[in-house]
Amino acid sequence: MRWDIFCRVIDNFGDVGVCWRLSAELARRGEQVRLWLDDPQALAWMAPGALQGSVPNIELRTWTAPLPAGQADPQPPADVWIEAFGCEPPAECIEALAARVAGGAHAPVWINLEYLSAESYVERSHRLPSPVMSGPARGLGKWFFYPGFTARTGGLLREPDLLARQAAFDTEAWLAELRLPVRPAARRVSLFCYEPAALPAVLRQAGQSAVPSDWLVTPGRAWQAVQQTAPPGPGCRLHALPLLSQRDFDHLLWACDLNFVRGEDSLARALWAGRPFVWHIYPQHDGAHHAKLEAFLDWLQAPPSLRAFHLTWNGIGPQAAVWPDAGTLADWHGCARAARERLLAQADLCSQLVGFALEKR
Ligand code: TRH
Repeated sequence: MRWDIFCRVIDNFGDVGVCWRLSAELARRGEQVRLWLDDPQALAWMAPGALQGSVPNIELRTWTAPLPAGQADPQPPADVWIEAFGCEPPAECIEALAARVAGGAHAPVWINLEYLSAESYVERSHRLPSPVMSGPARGLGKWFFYPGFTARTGGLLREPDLLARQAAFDTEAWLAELRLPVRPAARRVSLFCYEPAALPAVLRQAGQSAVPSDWLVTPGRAWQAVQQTAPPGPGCRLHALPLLSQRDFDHLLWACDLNFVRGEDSLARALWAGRPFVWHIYPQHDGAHHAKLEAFLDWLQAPPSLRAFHLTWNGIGPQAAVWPDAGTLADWHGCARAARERLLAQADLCSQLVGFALEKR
């Protein structure tokens, strides 16, 4: 099938990250993808070759407003439209679609691919129709499609060779390639976060811990956040990472003993890594992320220490952060491995999307 995927970058890297991963997975299966992006810059480091158009079966389209004449109705027309995170496709594309349908053509299967959440509304709303009530596409229908963590949701993106790649991964060789002076006996920690309130306390405790730690800190907000804390004690060393490709970002998560991740896509990747992780959820002004975090921790069956750490890391509740000792980290590891097993038993997002599009076409 031919897929038009529409992606507007709100902020950060998650919008592009999810849409690229989905596009790449569809393309790998032989589907034809046109990916419409209003800001494709991050692809330069996230997906080498993408901006040069050298990824088979993926055509990048720059989504400008307004769209230049002649770009609104690309040929051949798509079988499936995906609006990522509820972004409306460009008005010109919607008008062109309405004109085509008025002329007797079939409308594409129009899917609103929603945000990832473990909340109960996801199972209720997944695969529900959403009629278009106004504008030129009035009378056409969209479908809600929710990624998620249970069999009654759309699942998570997962490449078929993920397990084989993980099994063949050589941590030492990868670290040597990165030329980071990490210490063999130190706990390796990756840090990808916004500005967690508990960061200074956590770094302080890590610095005083009997077990030294090497922190591999991602560029941008995470690196700026550590720069704003007092230098941690001698046991804790901070290393600045370059921006990695998505493939290498996975390697980072596989190479560490504890991963701090954020947003949406890196959370999914931390789950696939099967290593202990802490999630910095994307904060919403109305506090809606609190319920979202609790729902996720429930699904995760997080032990009390991991639940408490998450709440503190996300600035929820009065409790102080407690840097995990070896036993606690082992508990977190067991929890992460069990979650990964549950997820592996479920169908992945891309397979489910393809099946859904074929069913509704
Ligand atoms: O960047 P994010 O905070 O994105 C967020 C969330 O998706 C949030 O839900 C959304 O509302 C908001 O964007 C607009 O975190 P996320 O989702 O983990 O995306 C990061 C992407 O960047 C992911 O695909 C991994 C990738 N990445 C790399 O490929 N290399 C790197 O070096 C780093 C640091 C990230």
